[in-house]
Amino acid sequence: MSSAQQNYRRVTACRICESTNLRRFLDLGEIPLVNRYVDPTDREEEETYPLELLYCLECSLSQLSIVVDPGILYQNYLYRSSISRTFTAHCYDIAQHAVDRFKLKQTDLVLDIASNDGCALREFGKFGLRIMGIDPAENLAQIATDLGTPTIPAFWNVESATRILENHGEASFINAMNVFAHVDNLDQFLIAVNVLLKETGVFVIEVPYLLSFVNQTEFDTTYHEHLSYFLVKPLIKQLEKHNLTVFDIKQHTIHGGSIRVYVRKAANKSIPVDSQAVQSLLQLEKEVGLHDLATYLNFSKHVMKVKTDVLDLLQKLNSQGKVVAAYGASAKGSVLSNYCGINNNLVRYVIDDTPEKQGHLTPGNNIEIVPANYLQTQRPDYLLIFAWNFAKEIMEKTQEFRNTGGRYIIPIPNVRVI
Ligand code: DWN
Repeated sequence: MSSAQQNYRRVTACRICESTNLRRFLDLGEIPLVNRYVDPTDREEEETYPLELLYCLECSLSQLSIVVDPGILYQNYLYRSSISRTFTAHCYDIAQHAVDRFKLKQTDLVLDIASNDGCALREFGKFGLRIMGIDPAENLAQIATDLGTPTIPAFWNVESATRILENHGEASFINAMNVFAHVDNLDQFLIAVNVLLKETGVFVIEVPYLLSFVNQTEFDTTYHEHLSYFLVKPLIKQLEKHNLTVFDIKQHTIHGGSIRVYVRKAANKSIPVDSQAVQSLLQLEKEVGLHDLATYLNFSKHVMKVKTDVLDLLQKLNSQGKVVAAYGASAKGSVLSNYCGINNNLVRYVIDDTPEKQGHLTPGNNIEIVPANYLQTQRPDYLLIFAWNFAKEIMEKTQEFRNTGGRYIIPIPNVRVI
């Protein structure tokens, strides 16, 4: 594998406050792009990229040290949100809460930015709302449109926002789940939101929460798609630059711990600000040391322990003649396995229910991705759950494996067998 300097730029200033006072606190080495699954019939030299996290001493944003060309990251994207029933149910709850709280009507336009295969939009559609998606992955936009959720194959920016405004009018509700952390130019993103959002509209950002990332050693959710790792403090700073006001924040357990940030235009005083919800998280971040560099410098120690513990366990089990497979050919699984040096000598294969991933090899360590019937045809003794954020759902759907003596390995926040 070779390092691909030509496909990325190095970060020299903070994306939010432009400070150059950035300190590296995590270095996972040279890691391949985690959603670039390998076609075994068309193998080519895989590229690796430095995977490091920097902490901004000015505004407390954590961010990758490089920005990979998004055209390379998202041109043909195999990740599908709707594979998980847990996530689909989460999206239904989000849609119901939005309709109830903001009295959304059937004439209201709901836009989902980075709408993937239409998973969240279909849940909003169940309430009879006008729905529209936008996603740069042409393969996903086509799947979503074919499933009845109209999706524009494009990146979210002022040009695409203007096109939607001209063709469909202003949006009453703009949903941005698992995309705001993926964006390099946050100013352009928010200028586009202001173009399309009604004066009385609501904009919601859902991102993984850095508090959970640090507290639960979720280092494997560091990958080249995730440019920013948010706390409430830098998020508010970025939004205020564009006259956008946070009026509520909810914590969710999804994806290892996320925050759902409710935003309105500053001029729209019709929606009161829940100061307690906002201030309590800002206070919590400060109290647990997330606004201090020292907390981050201590993080790598916990990462190293996960690496040594998972390797020791896999090597012990294999030396005992046990067969270990994995479940969830996830981005986080690719980071964990490449960082720890896990290959098919230690993990025989990876099960994934995403049809488009089956038959491919995982990036970098090239472990075969197979359907769930391998649990019967090539039954393992242990299942390492790479998609630990969905461990409950995966264990529920593999009851037969469990009932016939199969055991699970959960790697995060600490390696354990259940
Ligand atoms: O931000 C992102 C997050 C939301 O999703 C993306 N940039 C990348 C992606 O990260 P991930 O791949 O680590 O996400 P997941 O949702 O943890 O991946 C789960 C994987 O496990 C998928 O490949 C689907 C698979 N899966 C499965 O095969 N059967 C998951 C469940 C629940 C299942 O039952």
